[in-house]
Amino acid sequence: MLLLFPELKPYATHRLKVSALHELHVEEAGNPAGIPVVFVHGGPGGGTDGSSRRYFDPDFYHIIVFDQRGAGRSTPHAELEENNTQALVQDMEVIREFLQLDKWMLFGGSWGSTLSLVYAQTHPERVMALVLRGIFLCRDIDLQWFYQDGASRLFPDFWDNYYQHIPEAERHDMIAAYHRRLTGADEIARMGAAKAWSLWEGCCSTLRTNPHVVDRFSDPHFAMALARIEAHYFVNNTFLEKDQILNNADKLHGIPGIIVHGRYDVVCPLDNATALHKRWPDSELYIIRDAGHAASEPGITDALIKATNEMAKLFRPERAS
Ligand code: STX
Repeated sequence: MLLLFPELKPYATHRLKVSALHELHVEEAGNPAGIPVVFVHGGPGGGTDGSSRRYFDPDFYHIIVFDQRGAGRSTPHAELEENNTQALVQDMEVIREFLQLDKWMLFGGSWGSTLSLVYAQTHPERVMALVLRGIFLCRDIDLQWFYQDGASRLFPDFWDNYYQHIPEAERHDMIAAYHRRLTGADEIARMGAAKAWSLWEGCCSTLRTNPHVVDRFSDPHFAMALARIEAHYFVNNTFLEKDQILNNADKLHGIPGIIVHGRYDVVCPLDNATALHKRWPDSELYIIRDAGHAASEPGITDALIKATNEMAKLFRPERAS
C-alpha cells in the first residue's frame, strides 16, 4: 500500500485577484520543471490543506494547489456572490495563464472531479490527463440520494441529527431548508446549520467513522464555507444543465484518465463512476473494494498515488521508473 509522499512546503504562494470581490490562494510545490498538475478540491467549499500536495512525486511533478472562491484561504471566506461553476472554470484558466502553462494534468476528488470534468469539457486542449476520485456527476439523483432520501437509510443514526435540525414542515426539501438558514441574517442559526450539514457529510465519508475526519468537518470555519457554498451550488443545480457531464462525455475523447472510486462510497455512489467510465473509453476505472468516499481511505490513497506514478511514466518515460 502506497502512503502519501512526505510533507513538503510550497516554494511559492500567490494571491490572485480574479474578480472585484474574490481573491484566490494559490501555491506551487515540487519540481518547477516537472509535469504540471493542479489539485482540484471538493465540496464545493472544502478547501485544501497540507496533505493536498502529497499525492504527487515532487521530483516529477510541478504541483499546483489552490482554494476555490470562498473556500480555504481564499477571500472573502464563504462568499456566495459571483460564485458559480463557470466562474471556477474561468479561475482555473486565470491560474494556468498566470503560471504560463500550456497544458496541465487535473487531479480532483468528489466535487473536484465534477469541476475537473466540466473544465476538461470546456477546455479539452488544455488537459494532459485526468486523475479523478469519488466521481460526483451532480445529477438530480445524486443530490436527492445524499441530502433527501437514500443515504439516510444506510446511516439513519447520523441522518437523525441532520434531519432533526429542520422543522417537519420544511423537510420535504432539505437542501432548500438548509440554504435558507445558511444564508439568513441570524448568525447563530447559520453556525448551527453549517455544523449539522457538514457533520452529516463527514460522518458518511469514510467506510468506518473516522474521528479525525469528523473533527475536521466540525471545525466552524471549515463547516461554514463547506455548508454555505455546497447549499448555494445545489439550490442552483450546480449551475449545470441536466446530465451535462455525461451528455458531453465525447469532449473527453483522447484525454487519458484514471478513475478511483470506493465500492462503499455513500456520498457519491459507485454508479457515478461506472456511468462516466462507460462513456469515456480513454479512462481506466479502479474500484476499491474496501473503501468509502474520502481520499484519506488507505485503499483510495494507494490507488491515487499509483495513478499519479503511472501518469508520470506516461509523460516522462525517460525520467520516471
Ligand atoms: N460533496 C462531496 C464533495 O465534494 C457533496 C466532498 N466530500 N468531501 C469533501 O468534498 C471534502 C473532504 C473536500 C470536504
